[in-house]
Amino acid sequence: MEFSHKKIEKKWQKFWEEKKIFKTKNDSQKKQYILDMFPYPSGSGLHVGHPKGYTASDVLSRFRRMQGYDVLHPIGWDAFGLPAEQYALKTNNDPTEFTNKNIDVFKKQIKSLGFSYDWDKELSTAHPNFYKITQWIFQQIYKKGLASIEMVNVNWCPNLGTVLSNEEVEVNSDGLMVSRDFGGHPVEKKPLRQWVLKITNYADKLLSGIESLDWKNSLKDLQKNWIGKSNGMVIKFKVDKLEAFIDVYTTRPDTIFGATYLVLAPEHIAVNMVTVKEKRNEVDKYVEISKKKTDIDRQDDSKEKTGVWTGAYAINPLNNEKIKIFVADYVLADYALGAIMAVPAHDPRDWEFATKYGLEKKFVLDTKNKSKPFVGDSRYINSNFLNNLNKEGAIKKISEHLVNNKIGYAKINYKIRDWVFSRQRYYGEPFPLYFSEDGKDVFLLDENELPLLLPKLKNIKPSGNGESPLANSSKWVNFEKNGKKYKRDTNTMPQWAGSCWYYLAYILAESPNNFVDIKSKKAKELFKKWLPVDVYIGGQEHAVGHLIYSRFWHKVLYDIGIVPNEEPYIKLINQGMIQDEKGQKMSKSKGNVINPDDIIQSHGADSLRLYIMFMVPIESSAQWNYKTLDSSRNWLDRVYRMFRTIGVTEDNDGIYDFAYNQTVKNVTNMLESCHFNTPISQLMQFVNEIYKIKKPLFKQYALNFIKMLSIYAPHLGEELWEMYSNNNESVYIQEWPAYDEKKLIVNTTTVAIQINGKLRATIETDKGINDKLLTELSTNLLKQKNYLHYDKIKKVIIIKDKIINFVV
Ligand code: ANZ
Repeated sequence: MEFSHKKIEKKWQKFWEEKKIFKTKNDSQKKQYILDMFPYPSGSGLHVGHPKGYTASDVLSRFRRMQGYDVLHPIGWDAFGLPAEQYALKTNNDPTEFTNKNIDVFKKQIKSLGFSYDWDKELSTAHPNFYKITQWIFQQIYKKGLASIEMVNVNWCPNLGTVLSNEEVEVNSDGLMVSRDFGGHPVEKKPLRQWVLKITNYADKLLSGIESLDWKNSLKDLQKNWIGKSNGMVIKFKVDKLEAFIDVYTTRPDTIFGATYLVLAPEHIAVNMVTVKEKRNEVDKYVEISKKKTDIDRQDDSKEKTGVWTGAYAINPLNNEKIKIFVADYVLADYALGAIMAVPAHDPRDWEFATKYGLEKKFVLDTKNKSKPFVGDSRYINSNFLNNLNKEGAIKKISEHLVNNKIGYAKINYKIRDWVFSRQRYYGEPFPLYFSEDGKDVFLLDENELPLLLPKLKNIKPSGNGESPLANSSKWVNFEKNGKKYKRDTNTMPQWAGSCWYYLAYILAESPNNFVDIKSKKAKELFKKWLPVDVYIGGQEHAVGHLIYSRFWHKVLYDIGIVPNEEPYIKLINQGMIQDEKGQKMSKSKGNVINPDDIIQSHGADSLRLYIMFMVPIESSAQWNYKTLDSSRNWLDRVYRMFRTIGVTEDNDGIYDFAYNQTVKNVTNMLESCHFNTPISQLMQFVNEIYKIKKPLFKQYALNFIKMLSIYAPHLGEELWEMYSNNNESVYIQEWPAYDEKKLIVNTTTVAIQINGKLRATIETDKGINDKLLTELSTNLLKQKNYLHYDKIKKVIIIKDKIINFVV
């Protein structure tokens, strides 16, 4: 006996939509904001990996609603982006139209999975009402002094005509930088005038905030390492024969007597100045080559270190020794000062370099084994006034010495870089400002001039010289105001911008893409109710980019009084991947993508949802397996058959009491702690029990079982609810089942309480209860019932676990 998924899925999806069953409510003190990382609506639609996170968040949302929480569970579109722009360029189309088409496909697919989103909250980051607020937030960031225009070394991709973020660049098999995902075009470093957001000003807040979050430690560590706080010193080294100094950053000033050479990053501005004539060619060549490498590649310890001597020397300020100044790309330009003192005896990278170029390795911490760098703590040697100290003492003493002699000063350094925020692209948010004709002065647009609309352009080709496609429209760029000439910024914001605050936009949305004014009193009340996001589910690939950027914006919005709390996302779950049957990542190019539409056709959405949730714990990855998918469908049929053949009854003879209460208890507790696979096993065990006993199920238990089933298999859930509940309401406005702890005492027995052989009461007790306790409980009960208040007990006779008889 099977149910027809094709019939019931359409039927209930229509019912939910028409009745707005999942509309966000404002009825309760309790709330849950359950958020999915919203998708980029690419041209290829969903694959079966996408619904994994969405199904977990859906299960949780349905569970919370039934528990009486007001639930906010929205979805929208991260709509701006390079793929649509690239596609539009190739096909001479409008990226907006293309994106909207993709959104329609995604939406249809998502709806066919029966997710309980509140569609009134739908939004798109590319909608003018949305990016009006993105622009407004940018203005607030600017007003706080956190946005400025700077010359920065960026990843420039000539073929795409745009700057790419580090995440959008990779190294190909020849060791060259190329664009990731967008055709593998060559990428090089190039200085450009860019908007830069000063996320480094928030480094400490971003770091300390991590502690309060319910994220797994590995993810917290990723963020901590990204921020990368270190306490060190800046030390000044004089350049020999020149009236110039090079500042280096070090976390080990205590090793200064072991510094045997100095390194400048190829991009360091002193490279030109110090390089001697005879070395210029060689150095220039080296600098040119290193431009084509990514920072990740340059830091890769498995790659051989390279460098060139500049022909110049620096003077070690502690012992006045002359040491060579090298240019080497293992020193990064934009980390700390882009210059180091190298201590090969105690730093593995310097050791490797010194070995290759035959440079001295001078041990300043004593160690027996001098055939490799020593990074531990021990006694100082060869270090003048530091000799015989330990590491802690030496760092303290040298630091004081450097400061007192004005050779150095303490500095906290962060790995995190300020955020280059301009893109030379068309399809993004225009900057809400304009420049004076000479480009020197910046003016913000008035608030009532927002949004600054992205103009429709026929030609969205990059200009080729680093300017964005918007530069092609001089009509848009240049304008006059009060007789003066101005021009707009031709860059647009990066795709990260919209996702920095979209979780706030859902709260503000009254209907799709219509938002309450973010500065209003009403917005404050809404934020107070809904923030922070209680559970955020999405891919691990956003561990640093999106999650750091949006935490940064949130903290700025907190500081200007827009949001009431400091952190946006309290609990975070990274769903694992679903690989193909061979364990490979699914991708369009490999042709191994499993399309959820096909599975919905063949097995039904409920089977797919159940299977995805059941296969492994949410955070683990797993291989797709059609057999297990079949089993999921079979189990749903088994449940349906159970209702149709074994049936339900109005009377409770207690036979299912234990199994039922245990199921409710376990399922509830497991969902409370965001375990999504184990509750399914519990439901399966319960069904096994019913098939074993083969007696109709007490109706109240049956209905509550349907409620639990329905969060995983919502269509079948509603169908069964309709068949057995005799009400016309959705199962989702019912209350989540409670359980009776008393029914969970496993070894209980009913003892007859007699007075002079006559039955007066019964009592449920643990089996094997001791005589004293049984006598006490029984006399209490008899006294309560007024049987024993005046009589004297002469004798108590007990037949273990069965009878207690008072002879009076
Ligand atoms: C001397 C020294 C001796 C160092 C020693 C380490 C060990 P963290 O902790 O990551 O901040 N460094 C500084 N600037 C650099 C750059 N732009 N590119 C590559 N390396 C750089 O690391 C700080 C250490 O990394 C600094 O301390 C410096 O090497 C190196 F036994 O200075 B050290």
